[in-house]
Amino acid sequence: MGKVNVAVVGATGAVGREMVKILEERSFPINDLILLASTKSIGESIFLKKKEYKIQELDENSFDNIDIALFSAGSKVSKKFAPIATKKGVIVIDNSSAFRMDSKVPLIVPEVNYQDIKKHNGIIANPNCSTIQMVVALKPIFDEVGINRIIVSTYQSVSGTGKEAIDELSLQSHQVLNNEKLTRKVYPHQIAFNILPHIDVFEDNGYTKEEMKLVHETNKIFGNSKIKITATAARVPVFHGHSESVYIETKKHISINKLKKIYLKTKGIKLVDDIDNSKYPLAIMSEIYDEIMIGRLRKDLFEPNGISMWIVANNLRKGAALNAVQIAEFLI
Ligand code: NAP
Ligand code: 3JM
Repeated sequence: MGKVNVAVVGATGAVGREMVKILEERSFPINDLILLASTKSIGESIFLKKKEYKIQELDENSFDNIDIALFSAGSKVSKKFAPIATKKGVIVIDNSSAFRMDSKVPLIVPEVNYQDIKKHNGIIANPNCSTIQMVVALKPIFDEVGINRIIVSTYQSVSGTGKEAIDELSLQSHQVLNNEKLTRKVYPHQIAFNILPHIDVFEDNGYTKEEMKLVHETNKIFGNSKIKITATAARVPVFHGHSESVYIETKKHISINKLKKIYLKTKGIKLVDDIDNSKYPLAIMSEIYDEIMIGRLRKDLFEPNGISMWIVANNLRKGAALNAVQIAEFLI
């Protein structure tokens, strides 16, 4: 492929806007760019390289002459429109959970399993933001010594829920600080000055769907591995950047020093681990760095093959839009 015709579905959303920005930042070879959203956004424009792009309403004819479509408008939209697009020969890179566990759909994080991209049948799935940052951090360990067990707790920012949730945290923070009556639309409880151990819907096993995404997606990305994974996903009153506390048990022993050396030379990872100077990854650093940031690396006190770490990444960029654009770059 030379220059390509690209459609962004959900271009007015938190992820979609980031996609458009990243296409520009990385000089993606675009011939024609179509920005699609719902009827609500008709009349809006987005500027790219100082050129105005009018938002168009998504419909069955949106994909005529398109080569690659980046979807981030939720799974309902993906389930309806991705098959319409692929029938027209479009390659869809989908950010929703709609097709991630479909055995015919590769689930890709380029740093981990780019070689699976070529197995696609028209749709390539982008993993959940929490999965992406965890598998990038664990890939070097998985390759070096193998992993038996992962226990992960996430501290996810509100931008992962979308633009309405960003507004909700902002408004509620103002309301709490000014002793005003609280308004609530997006989350089941107040999110300002609070933590919610509840992301996405609860499943019959007591875990949330977000927690089960970490279990199933991680094993699929690591080649249908059988890692025993336990996840707890929490929403925290942070605007940008997801943080994760991750404990792993490896198959073979690896020292923290060796692991640090490996991380220092791994592309896409930034080691921020200098406790003597209070240096460790912070959510706010994800607004500066695109790398997956890793710190607080330490050995378990009781289990010789146990390692704990703290992982932070930008959920809208590497956790969603940047990963999708990187997949598109592999395609072309
Ligand atoms: P958002 O800020 O709420 O934006 C939603 C976008 O979808 C908007 O552009 C919206 O258009 C559009 N949309 C909604 N319903 C539509 C319809 N019926 N037809 C056409 N467009 C429609 O949400 P977001 O945070 O950007 O997330 C969007 C989706 O991306 C999520 O639902 C999720 O599936 C996926 N996502 C994935 C990750 C990941 O981990 N990889 C992370 C975050 C999100 P209007 O502005 O016109 O309403
Ligand atoms: C991140 O369609 C929806 O309900 C979207 C829910 C959603 C998802 C999802 O399940 O696709 C919101 C935010 C994700 C995700 O990446 O899994």
